[in-house]
Amino acid sequence: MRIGIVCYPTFGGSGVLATELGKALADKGHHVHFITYQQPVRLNVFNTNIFYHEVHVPTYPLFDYPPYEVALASSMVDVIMNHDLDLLHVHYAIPHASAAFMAKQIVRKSGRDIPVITTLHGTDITLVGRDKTYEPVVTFSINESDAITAVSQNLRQETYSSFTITKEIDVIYNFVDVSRFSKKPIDAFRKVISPHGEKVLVHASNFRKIKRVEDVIKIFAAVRKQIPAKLLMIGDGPERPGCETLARRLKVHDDIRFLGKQEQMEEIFAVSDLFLLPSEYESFGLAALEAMAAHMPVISSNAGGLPEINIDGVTGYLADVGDTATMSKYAIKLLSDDELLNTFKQQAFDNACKYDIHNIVPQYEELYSRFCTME
Ligand code: GMT
Repeated sequence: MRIGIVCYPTFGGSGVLATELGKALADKGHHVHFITYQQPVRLNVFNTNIFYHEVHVPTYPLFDYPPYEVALASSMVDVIMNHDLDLLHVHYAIPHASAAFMAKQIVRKSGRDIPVITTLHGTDITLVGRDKTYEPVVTFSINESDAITAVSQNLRQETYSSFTITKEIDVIYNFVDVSRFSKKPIDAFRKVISPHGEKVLVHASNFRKIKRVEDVIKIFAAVRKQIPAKLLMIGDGPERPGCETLARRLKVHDDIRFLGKQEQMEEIFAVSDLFLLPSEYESFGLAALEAMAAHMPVISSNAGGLPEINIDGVTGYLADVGDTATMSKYAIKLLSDDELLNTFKQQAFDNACKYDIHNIVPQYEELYSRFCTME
């Protein structure tokens, strides 16, 4: 098949998932055309089945707000017509679903029907999409999609509760390439991170408010009081300065490394013991799944779709949003008992295997085959 993928090219989970999906489809022989404003960060391979089309947004003094959606829709039209696409798969509703609707109408004039599949990822529904400014367009363009998928049962439910959706939403869970994340630790690297065999905790996110990164610092400070430990903070974003200030105030700054945005997460995960994700909301929590694939148990909040992937008492522990005392208690429990920690590491890995790329990508292919014949 010839598939167009539209996504945010950044480190965010939706872009990561869309890129990994495109790479997996290309490996299976499909032609995949990425249409984005920048090369997606995880698109770091050369594959003759992958094509990248950059969306250019011309500026003009009149434009206080350059019309990205118009440029995107025009690029979609160009790629659909000139590369004979069979379908468009857009990730994150805003503005990708409405741009896809516009492109669909335009190519219809040339007698071509292009199926549009919209995958909802989280904040496009739970935060931004609900805003009155966007809601009518989001509702309309989701309903106009030929198929809609959500990355968890929770997100599916949230979508039905927040918008008037007249179509069936299929749940296709996010996936992870287990073979990539279940790497052996590089001993020299582990020695640098934890020179005296300290336990290594890790958090990865975009450091936005919704991630509650200060809770990560509070949990670590409580753990650090009882157990020699180090914390790795991966990613960057608006909450990072506050986090660093808190770490200094709690006198744990010397045991924390802020690593910034990282592409080789698997190398860092391989030397780590426990993943922390105390978010206010997660539709899924892709980083937590990648951590589990790297044999890391997860201490998370019980918000959104997190209980669907982090099984309480099996792959890690869940606690109410903001309950850092309980999260710390669980972290200490796991990190102070190596036998228990190893059991949870294995259970986390076993759970991640259920979401392996080889199990989930065929579900997308099956969905595509409802609209076009597979070649
Ligand atoms: O977590 C973010 O803020 C980034 C966001 C995105 O759209 O890239 O992530 C969302 O999509 C991911 C992939 O499906 C999910 O794993 C994240 O849970 C979801 N984030 C939220 O729901 C807050």
